[in-house]
Amino acid sequence: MRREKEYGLNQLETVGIPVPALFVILVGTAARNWETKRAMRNFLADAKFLASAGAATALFAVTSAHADQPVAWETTFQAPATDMMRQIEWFGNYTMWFIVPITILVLLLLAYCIVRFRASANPVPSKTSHNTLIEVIWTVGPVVILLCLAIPSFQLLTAQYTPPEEAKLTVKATGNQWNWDYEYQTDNTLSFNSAILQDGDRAKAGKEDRKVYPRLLAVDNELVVPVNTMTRVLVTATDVIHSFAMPSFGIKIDAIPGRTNETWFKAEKEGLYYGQCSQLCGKDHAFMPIAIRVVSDAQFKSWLAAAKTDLPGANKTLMAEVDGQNKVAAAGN
Ligand SMILES: [Cu+2]
Repeated sequence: MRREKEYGLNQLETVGIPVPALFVILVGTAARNWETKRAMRNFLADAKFLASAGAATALFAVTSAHADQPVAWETTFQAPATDMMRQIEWFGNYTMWFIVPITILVLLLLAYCIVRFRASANPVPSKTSHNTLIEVIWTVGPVVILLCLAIPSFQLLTAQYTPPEEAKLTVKATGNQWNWDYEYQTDNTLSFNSAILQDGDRAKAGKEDRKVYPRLLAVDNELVVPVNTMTRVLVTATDVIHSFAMPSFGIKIDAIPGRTNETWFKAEKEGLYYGQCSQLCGKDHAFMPIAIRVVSDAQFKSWLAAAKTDLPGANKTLMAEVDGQNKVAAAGN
């Protein structure tokens, strides 16, 4: 009793110790949560683009038909192109079912305490310092919540490191300051460099359409892979640590000099996908994009055969074929 008096403990303070810290974390998390972001995005999008909504939708539909890349005001994930990314997206949304109610609960609890136990309304504070029931609840509750998050999280992590089948294609990606080298480990090894597309080179490369080949994401030579094919990616670096990341595929793995990391993907949709180096690697870190073109098996085979002798020619032929398909598809819509 003496100690309680000395330290002036009351209900609010007892409850209050963990609450401010939780409050800061949870409000921060809530600001980033899916629901809030979606609402914000919708609101901003409505306000800004109401007049051109129809045009924007049509544009988005055309763009998304053959490319996956960030879109204006996007705050959620890019559309998944692999089953792994779909699982990651599910887990992200699942987590929100815990974050949002907890945030609301803590916020309401805090507001209630501030109002109900303010000095003027509650001049004589309670001297309670322990309450077994409350302590059990606030210990067991978080444990249960953490278990609900940990189990699917570990399952997802295990799935990411367990390819479901043997890889049919192996590609090595080597990060350099500030571009990527790709090497196909096929019968006749094919290797080439992939660097950011300079604006001055657009016309020559036939990549003037900035919707398909956006600034800062488009590259000179894309990594070409066949659709629905288990692809193993070996990732390393020559100078500093880089990171090979492709959001639509749900992969991100560090490229470390002297070490080979491995990841895999199985792209389900043909298209042109964009990622970026995701490890601060020097002054041009922001200018070493990753572009992966997913094509049909037949297209891949003929590209690979041609690329061994004439990479620019093979790329041009493939682009003409793919762009032709997309034009037909867009006209059909
Ligand atoms: Cu880098």
